[in-house]
Amino acid sequence: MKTRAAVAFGAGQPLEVVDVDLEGPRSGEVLVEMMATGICHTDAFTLSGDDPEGAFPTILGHEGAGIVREVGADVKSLRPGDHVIPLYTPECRECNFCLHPKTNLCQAIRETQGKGVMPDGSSRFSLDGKPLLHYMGCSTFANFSVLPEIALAKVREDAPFDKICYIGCGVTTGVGAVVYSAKVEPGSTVVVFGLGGIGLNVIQGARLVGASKIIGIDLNPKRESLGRKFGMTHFINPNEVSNVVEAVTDLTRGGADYSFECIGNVKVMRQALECCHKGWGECYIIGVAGAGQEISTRPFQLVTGRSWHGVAFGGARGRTDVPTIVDWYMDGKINIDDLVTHTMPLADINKGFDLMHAGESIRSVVIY
Ligand code: NAD
Ligand code: DAO
Ligand code: ZN
Ligand code: ZN
Repeated sequence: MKTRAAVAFGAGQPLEVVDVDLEGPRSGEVLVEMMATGICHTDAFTLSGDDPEGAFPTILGHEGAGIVREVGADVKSLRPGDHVIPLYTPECRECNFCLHPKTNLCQAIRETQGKGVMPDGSSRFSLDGKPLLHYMGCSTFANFSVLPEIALAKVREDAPFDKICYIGCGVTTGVGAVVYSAKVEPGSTVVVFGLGGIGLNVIQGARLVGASKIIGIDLNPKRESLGRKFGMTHFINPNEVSNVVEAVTDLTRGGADYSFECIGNVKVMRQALECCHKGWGECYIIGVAGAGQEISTRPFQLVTGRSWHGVAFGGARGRTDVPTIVDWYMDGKINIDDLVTHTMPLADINKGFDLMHAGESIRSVVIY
């Protein structure tokens, strides 16, 4: 079949919206009609050419929501008509990672996914007879895409696609880091570095679990009002204090119970560790730093009971946890509507990237 897609032909070039060829689903695969997709920083990172795993030509996008249109042989858990959210972190429920209680990093299809192909090593997308690569196993910047069954979470049918697509990455990454990874207890003090599409979701996760103090830190003063709307109780602008770590320890009587770095800046990752409380404070790294960068601190920070952790996709096991997060949205426990700041048709997808680079959007969503 043909499908309309925004193709990334090369690093640093705008996406080109064209009709491409799409083969039907093979064994264990599913054809999904995408109804909406968010545009995330990770798409921009790969498009920029800075992503060491990035390869072209490819169809980017990993934050979608859609409807199953066809299933390949041996697909047991999905059927046409099901509403689904693609998972760049799949959940096979069989590999040694899925069976281990401490991780969500299913490895069943990791190798082929990283190379931009389906688990059998081939691509379903092509243009003029030449293959186009898949991206993060999702390629949600195509109106139709083929995905492995284990990379699709089945969700309720009354949830709006243009909002729940954000659960495919940003919402789950932020809220999940609090709920599934850190397991923040009610009454805890929480510090969030970077109040963008991820950090604001960490804030609402902290509110959801009943944190007593939620301190947001951002260089952009415009992020303060949005942060407060999502549950932030205190705001620090690093440009307005002499020392960020001291500012946090003053507000928390010696340090935070939990901190989250949502920027990808290795210097801030150090601040995030060192503002944690001696003896028990836990720092979670969510931001992805540039290739080759390293973190540092005095080891005594760790000896004295602060700890550094990292988390991908909020520690969520997608097929199990994503439907629950959709329920939280539908029950009004989390707010997505105020984070989807812009919508556009696929033809205008490059405008979504421009808004992101200008710091004007939290989330732009393409509606098919
Ligand atoms: P964003 O650009 O929307 O937000 C970053 C915020 O940090 C901005 O508001 C910016 O003003 C602020 N900021 C920048 N430098 C700062 C500094 N020195 N001190 C304080 N604030 C500063 O980005 P985002 O979409 O929220 O993504 C954040 C990070 O999370 C990125 O690195 C992204 O790649 C990563 N990410 C990780 C995962 C994961 O699973 N671990 C998933 C998605 C995204
Ligand atoms: O198992 O090695 C692996 C893959 C982990 C992928 C985690 C990606 C998380 C950070 C990238 C940002 C996602 C949009
Ligand atoms: Zn993302
Ligand atoms: Zn697995």
